Amino acid sequence: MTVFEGTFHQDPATLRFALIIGRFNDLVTEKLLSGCQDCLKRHGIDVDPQGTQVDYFWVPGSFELAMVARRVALSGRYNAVICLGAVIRGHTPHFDYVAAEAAKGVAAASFQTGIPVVFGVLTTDTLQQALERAGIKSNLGWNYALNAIEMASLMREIHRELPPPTYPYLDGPTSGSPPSLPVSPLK
Ligand code: INI
Repeated sequence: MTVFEGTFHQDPATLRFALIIGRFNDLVTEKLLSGCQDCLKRHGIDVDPQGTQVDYFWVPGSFELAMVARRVALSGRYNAVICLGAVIRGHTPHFDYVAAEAAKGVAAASFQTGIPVVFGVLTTDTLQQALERAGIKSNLGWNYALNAIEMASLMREIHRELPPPTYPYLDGPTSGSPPSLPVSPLK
């Protein structure tokens, strides 16, 4: 049998990423973005917005990440999508709604499109905890970029090596021709 694993050294210069960033708590999300860009750059990826490898999409807050993630993933232009946000607990239940919907939405965007969508949303009790994870102690933006490279590379390998999905792989009609993939896999 075979072991499938993404690599960090073969594919990066040929991969394309969409980065979606929430403006809410931008003190934190800007730092996650810097960490993310640093990782991509050091893996040979051109992060210049004028370049061909990374596009940037700004949204109001974490709640909006998934909607844009789904849309850009469906474009077929990107090998992976990275969503960056920071949800910080306040004194109302708002945190729980935003955090839960962001997590569910990002998972759904990935699942529905077949494109890896990285959940780069910090959920913390305090701003201090968020900042510690966005550059003061470590920068999880770096890890999110690494996750995106690995998943993009792994999915490329899977598309290359495995036969296309056979029917039935989605919910749907139980007879007839196989449904087509929502997005043609990027090679
Ligand atoms: N958005 C965040 O990204 N982080 C938060 O902590 C947050 N809080 O706490 O309210 C937040 N709210 C905005 C939300 O994401 C939407 O932009 C807004 O509700 C409009 O849909």
